[in-house]
Amino acid sequence: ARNDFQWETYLKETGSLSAPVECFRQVQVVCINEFKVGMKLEAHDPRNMTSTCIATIIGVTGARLRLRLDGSDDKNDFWRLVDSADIQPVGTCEQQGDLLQPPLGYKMSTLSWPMFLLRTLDGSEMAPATFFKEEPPKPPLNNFKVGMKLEAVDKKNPDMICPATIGGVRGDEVHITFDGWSGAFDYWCKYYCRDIFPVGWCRLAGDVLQPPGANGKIIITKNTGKRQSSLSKATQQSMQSAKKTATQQTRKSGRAKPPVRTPAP
Ligand code: MLZ
Repeated sequence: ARNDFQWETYLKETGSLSAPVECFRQVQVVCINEFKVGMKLEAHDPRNMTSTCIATIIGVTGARLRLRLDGSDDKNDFWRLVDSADIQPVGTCEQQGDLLQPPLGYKMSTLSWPMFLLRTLDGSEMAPATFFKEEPPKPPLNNFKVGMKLEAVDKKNPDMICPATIGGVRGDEVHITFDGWSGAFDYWCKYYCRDIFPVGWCRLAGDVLQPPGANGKIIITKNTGKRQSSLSKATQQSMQSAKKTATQQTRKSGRAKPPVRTPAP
């Protein structure tokens, strides 16, 4: 796919400022990612944060790892930074006198877990302790301001990092709004959330930054004259059905109801 997005021109075009790096709970110099696909480590189960599980590295992207818990399916992969406090070398859990747990959604009987654990670790390559980096401290205060630009993980598509704007600030939380997506992917998070990054992060980390969405612009294709929407199929469908409902309600009550917004996948 074409991706010629440039922050410099975009900031100029939109007349906006980027959030200062000190606002973020991120390192100033991006960590080197030494991890390799196939290596194993310990990770907190994202669906059950109190349990520590064995995870396998499925992918490496910038300063992040794509992880899958051993004994889980391939539908619940998650991404962690190399300096995330959620990951640690194999053996850490035992050293602390804890037991490794089966992941939420473990497919087999819990009785089989001890044997599964032995088998999954047997002969596997474990990520060396030196690959793990210490998590940076929380900045003392929430210094984000409305309108500041940043890069943020799309929580609905957690493999993607996208251009975003601070849409609101409330106590120790910030509203992350994605440029060109009309609110469908927006979320509130703590100002020290590890999923938000300063402008330029992806380029420095060697990760992929998605271009902003097209904000529902309708493009008229020159040669066919056909209208082409840059919105996703799902968004178009939900807009269609919202329109239909509104028309039906107009027929019934004689007055249109505002259309319901359904988020795109
Ligand atoms: N499935 C979606 C991905 C959009 C990602 C948006 N990120 C803010 C779509 O193409 O509609």
